[in-house]
Amino acid sequence: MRSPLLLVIVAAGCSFDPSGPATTDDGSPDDSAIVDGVGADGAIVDGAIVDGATIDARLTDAAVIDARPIDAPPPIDAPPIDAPPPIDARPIDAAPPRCVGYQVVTGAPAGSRYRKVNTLTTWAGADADCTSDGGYLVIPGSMGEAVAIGTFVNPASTSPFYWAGIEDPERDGTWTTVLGATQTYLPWAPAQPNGRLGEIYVLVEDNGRFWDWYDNGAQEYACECNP
Ligand SMILES: [Ca+2]
Ligand SMILES: [Ca+2]
Ligand SMILES: [Ca+2]
Repeated sequence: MRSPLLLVIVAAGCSFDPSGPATTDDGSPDDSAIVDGVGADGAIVDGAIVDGATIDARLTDAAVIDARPIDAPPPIDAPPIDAPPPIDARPIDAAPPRCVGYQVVTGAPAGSRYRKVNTLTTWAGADADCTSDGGYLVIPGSMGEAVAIGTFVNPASTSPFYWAGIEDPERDGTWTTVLGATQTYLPWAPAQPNGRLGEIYVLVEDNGRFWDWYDNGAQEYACECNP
């Protein structure tokens, strides 16, 4: 008996008339046309060959499965093409250098740098200027520093004083620095502090003595910075 597979192949590959089988002169079905047609295709007529072809095709499929895909991705451990820059690259927004334009002052603490401004300025204006570049209005912590900065600023003899970053806005007698610390070094000049209205800032005489003073009298000043 002819297998269903063979019949399908014959129907698809030959000039087989689907309206019905050819007939012989005596009217009986003539399979020879089909056999001949199939015979023209030797690979089909021989079932063993068909089976062999099928096996071969199956082997071909197996070979495809085993083969590495043409567009296979690179090995996992391959370095990425667009690798990021090294971690130690300098950040774009790195902090700028500190205390630029400040200098060492003889007699003042070695850990501080200073810059002076010989323009008469209010305490608030001086404070804002000093903080604008990372410094602060000078905080004399010793007589040595207070005098050294007096010499450094060298204020005009018409007003031989300079502003310090020390204040008592609450007028409670506790003086604090612009850095938030309580100021304990307070070498007041004679009769100071006398607490007149508005005298909430420290003004330093060029001999190092402190005065409580108000902010309607512009003075010279120095900024301090710790690199
Ligand atoms: Ca200081
Ligand atoms: Ca206070
Ligand atoms: Ca005073």
